[in-house]
Amino acid sequence: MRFLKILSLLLILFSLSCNNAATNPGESSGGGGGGSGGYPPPSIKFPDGASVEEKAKLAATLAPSEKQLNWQKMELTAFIHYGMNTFTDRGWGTGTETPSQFTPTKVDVNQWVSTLKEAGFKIIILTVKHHDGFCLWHTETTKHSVQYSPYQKDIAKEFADACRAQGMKVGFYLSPWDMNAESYGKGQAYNDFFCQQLTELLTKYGPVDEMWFDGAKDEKYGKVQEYDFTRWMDLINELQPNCITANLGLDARWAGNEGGYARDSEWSPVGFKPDAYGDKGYNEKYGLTAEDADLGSRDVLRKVPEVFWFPAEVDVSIRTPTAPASDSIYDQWFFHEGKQSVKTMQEIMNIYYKSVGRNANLLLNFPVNKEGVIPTEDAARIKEFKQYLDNNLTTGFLKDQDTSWIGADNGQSKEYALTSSKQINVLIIQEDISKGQRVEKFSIEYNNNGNWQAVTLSDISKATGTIGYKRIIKFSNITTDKIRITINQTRLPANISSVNVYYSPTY
Ligand code: FUL
Repeated sequence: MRFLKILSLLLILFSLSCNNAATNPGESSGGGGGGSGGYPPPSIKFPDGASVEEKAKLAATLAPSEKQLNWQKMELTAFIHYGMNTFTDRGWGTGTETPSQFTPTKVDVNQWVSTLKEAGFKIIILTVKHHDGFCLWHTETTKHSVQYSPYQKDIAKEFADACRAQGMKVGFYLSPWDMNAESYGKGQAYNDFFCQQLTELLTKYGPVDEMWFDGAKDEKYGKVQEYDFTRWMDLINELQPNCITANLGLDARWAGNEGGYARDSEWSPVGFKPDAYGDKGYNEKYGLTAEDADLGSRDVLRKVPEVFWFPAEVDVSIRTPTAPASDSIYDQWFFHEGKQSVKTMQEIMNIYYKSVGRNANLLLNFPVNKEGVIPTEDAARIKEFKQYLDNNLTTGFLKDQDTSWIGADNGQSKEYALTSSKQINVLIIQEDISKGQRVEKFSIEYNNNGNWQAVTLSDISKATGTIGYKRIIKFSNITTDKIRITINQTRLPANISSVNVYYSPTY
C-alpha cells in the first residue's frame, strides 16, 4: 500500500514538473485541475492519505494562471468609489434614491486616469453599481441609472475610453447586493438580471481586465438572494476570458480586512476555496474563513484536501473617516465633505510595506468628490508616494545585476556584495512564482566588521517567513558592504528571482 502511495505521489510530481517545463512561465495550467486559459484557476487535489510533507511539496508546485501572474505583477490597483452615495452622504444607500439626486458638475475622467497613471497604478476599478443599485452606465436593465440623471452621459464609457487612451487597464465593481432591483430576492429572476448587467459591461466597453464583486449583503433588509456564481463565472469566462474575477471571484482573494494589511506570511497557494465556486459549507467544514490569520501554512495544509492558487488583494482607502456619514457609517470609500482626512505619507508607506511588501496587491481607493474629480489633496499625496518610491526604493545597492538564485534549498545561504559600503534599512526579495511559492522561512545577516550579524527587523517586518511574488523587509539602519540570505525552510528548492537592498530615509 505504502509503495503504491509513494509511486502515485512520484507520478503526480513528475507530471507536474513536465507540465511546468513544457509551458512558458505563467502558462502552467497549474497542473492540478486549472482549466486552459486559467478558468477555473489552478488548484491541486491531494491524494488520499498524503502526509503534510507530501502536501507541502505538492502545494509548492502549484503556479498561477497566466492572467493571475500578470495581475500580480501590476502590484498597484486603484479603486474609485463614485455614485449615489457621493451625493447623499451615505456609506450604504437604500435603493430608494432617485436619479435626479445624482448631480455632478464636471466629471473629469481624464483627471482620474492621469492622476492614477502618474502615481504608478496599472489598472483602475470603478464602482459602476454599489449596493443602492444606481448604475453609472446606460443599461437596459433598469431606469435607476445615470442616463436618467441630470448628468445623462455614460460614465462607464467615458471612464473605459479614458483608461484605454492613456494605456491603463479597466476594472468594474458591480455589487451583487442590489437594494433597488425589483427582482432582488427572487432567485433566478435576479440572476438573470445580474447576468444581463454583466453582459452589457463585458460587451459594450472593450476589454475589461478585472471584475470586482463585493461580499456585503445585509439580509436585515428582508430579502434573501442566492447568487448563481457558477453561471456568473461561466459567463465572464465566455465573454472575456482574460478578465480577473476578484473578491467574490476566483482569481484574487480579499485579504480579510479593510485596514490595509496582508498577513505576515501571506501564501498564494491556500486551503481556502474561493466562495465563487458556490461550494457552500466547504470552507466551514475545514474551519476556514477569508479573515483567518493563516490560510496556507502546513497547519492548514494538514487539514484540507485541496490547495488553490488564490492570491491576496488588500483594499483600503486613501481617506480615513473622522466622523460618520449621514447613515452613521464611518465610511472610507465614498467622498464625504469634512468627514475624512487624507492619509499621511507615513500611513501610506506602512500600507505599501504591509501589502505589496507582503505578497499581495494593493487596491487603494480614491473617493471622487461631488464635482467629479479626485480632490487636489489626494492627488498631491499619491504623487508624493510615487516620488518617494522612485527616489528611494527603485535603484538598489547590490553590485550584481543578476541576483537570481535558482534551487535555493533548506539551510543554504548566498552572499550578495554591495557596490560599496552603504547605509541600508530595506531588503526586497522575490520568488519566481511562475514556478510556485515555496519559501517558508528565511533570514538576513550583514557583514559587521568581519562577523555575520542578524539584522534587527522593524515592527512592520516582524518575521521573515514567506516570500512569494514580493517581500519587502524593513530593518534598523546598518552600514555594510555585504549581506547574506539564508533559506531556513522551503517546501521544494526555491527560485529566488531577485534580491536588492535600499535606504529609506524617512518611512
Ligand atoms: C465593502 C462595501 O460595503 C463598501 O461600501 C465598499 O464598497 C468596500 C470596497 O466593500 O464591503
